[in-house]
Formats: sequence, C-alpha cells, structure tokens
Amino acid sequence: MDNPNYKSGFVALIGRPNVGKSTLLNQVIGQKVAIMSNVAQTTRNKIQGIYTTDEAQIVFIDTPGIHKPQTKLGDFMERSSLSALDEVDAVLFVINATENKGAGDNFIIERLKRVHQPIYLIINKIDQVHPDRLLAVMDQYKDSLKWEQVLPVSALQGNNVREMLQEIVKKLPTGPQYYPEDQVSDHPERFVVAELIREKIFQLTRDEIPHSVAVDIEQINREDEKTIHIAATIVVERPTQKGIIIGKGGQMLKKIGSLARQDIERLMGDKVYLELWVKVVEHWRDKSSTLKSYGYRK
Ligand code: GDP
Ligand code: K
Ligand code: MG
Repeated sequence: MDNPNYKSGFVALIGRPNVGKSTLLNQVIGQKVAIMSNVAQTTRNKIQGIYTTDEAQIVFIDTPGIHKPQTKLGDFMERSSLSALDEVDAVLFVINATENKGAGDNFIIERLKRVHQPIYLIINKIDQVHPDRLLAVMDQYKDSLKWEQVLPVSALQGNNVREMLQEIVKKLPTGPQYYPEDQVSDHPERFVVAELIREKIFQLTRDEIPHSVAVDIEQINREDEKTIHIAATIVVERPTQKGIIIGKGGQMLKKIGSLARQDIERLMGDKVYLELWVKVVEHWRDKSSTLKSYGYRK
C-alpha cells in the first residue's frame, strides 16, 4: 500500500444504550462483530470493527454506554469509554431520533466538551420518524456542541450510512492502512464468543437476568480439521440466577448453547462443540480481582 493520499484513523462510537451503535457498526462492517440487543449495556468492552477501502481505513471503537457508575464494573466501563476518546481521530455521538434529548445525552455532551477531535452527531433510526420530527430533533441538539456535521441515518436499513462514511473519511488524516483488508476485528476470538453467549442469555431470559452475568471462555481447542471444542463458564451472582439459566431439566441452558453455537459456527466457519457450565460467584461485580479474571482489563 504505497498511496501517499491514503487516509486512516480511529473513530469512537458514543451514545446512550440502545441508540443503535452496534447495529451501525455491523451495517458498516457487514459482519456480526458487535452485540445487538434491546437490553441496555450488553456491550461491555471495546470492540474494534475495521472498515477498509482503496482510499481509507476506519478503525471503529464501540464503547460501552457512558453513564453514572454504580458498581466497580460500572466505574471501569465508564473509565474505559472516556479514555478511548483521547486516542481517536473522530467521535460519532449516536442518538435515537424517536427520543427527546434527555439527562443521559446531556451527561455525555458535557464530557464531549473536553474533546478536541471532530464530533459528528449521528441521528439514528430515521426509518421510524417523520421528517418533521427529524427537524425537531436537530433543533434540540444544534447548539449543544460544535458539531463537525449532523448526519441522519438508519443503521438498521442502511440509509445514508455510505454517505456518513464518505464524510468521515474526508476529515481523516492521511495515514497507513493499520490492518490487512480482510480483517474486520482485532479482538481475540474468545471475546466475540463470550459476547455471543451473553447475547443469547439476554435474549432468552429477558428481564429475569440482570447484567450480573459474565462469560468466561475456559478453552477454544481445535479437535480436528473441522471441529472446534469450546468450553465456557457462565458466572452469575445468585443461586436463583443459576436456576433460571439452567431452566427446567436443563432446557434453558440447552437453548442458550444451541443458539450460541449456531452463531459461533457462522463466525468461525467450522463445526463447534460448545460445552457450557454455570457457576455462582457472589458480588463478582464489586470485586476488582474477579473483574480482571473475567477479562475486563484496562
Ligand atoms: P447499542 O446499545 O447502542 O449498541 O444499540 P443496538 O445496536 O444494540 O440496538 C438497539 C436496538 O435498536 C436493537 O433492537 C436494534 O435492532 C434497534 N435499532 C438500531 N438501529 C436501528 C435503526 O436504524 N432503526 C430501527 N428501527 N431500529 C434500530
Ligand atoms: K444494547
Ligand atoms: Mg451495543
């Protein structure tokens, strides 16, 4: 790659939970690397999705929602999403067009005032609103920050996403292609596998299981040319939660395993044998030492 005009940079995705950050990333990358769900805060670590063309490369950082911390985990999540902002070349602040600007948005805006990089306001879910409503939302935000640009999109349907990328690329510095073009994420496989299992738990158990669930990947081994053996432990805080996840006669755990396995097979392109265990560790979220062993690192 010896194009002197090649552009590249790191771009952070910021926004309240459920505004559609993961969906947008997936739309851009075209592959399931981030977690989508209706449950707030399923994305706990930074995930980098990498978008590469002949002219530019954008390395996306999907940050956890910025919110007021209540536990050590919350505190960690907040610090990691803020520190990400110092390292990036641009910030995408994503909002949901169907919602009015609220306290959570103002909280983020206050923090973004300290950021010197270009900040784009991405108004998502425009497929759900009338143009008049879109104008009203723009009005609510227009004086909140010095926006580099205001870009309405539908992450789900893809409307205006290509145009959004073009605008971001225009402002990126010239620089190298950091990653090979066939790479979409630099995360270790085990992180993505753990997130896929977590996603199934949230989808299937809904409100019954709060966010006190961690997934620890004990091993990923290649059995033979076509089969991968994965062993994972689901860590919960209370015996009742363990009961819900296992379900009557183990039915729930079986369902979680089966759906997760299908996704993992799609991701890895091989047959997967997935072994799931459930373990209770009381108050794991408040213990810094256990946080580290479950893969949350600075
Ligand atoms: P995140 O928490 O910001 O990462 O949000 P997600 O990407 O997980 O999306 C939350 C929910 O909003 C999911 O049910 C998505 O399908 C939905 N969603 C995301 N983008 C759009 C969009 O452009 N239009 C519509 N109608 N729904 C969307
Ligand atoms: K979410
Ligand atoms: Mg997300």
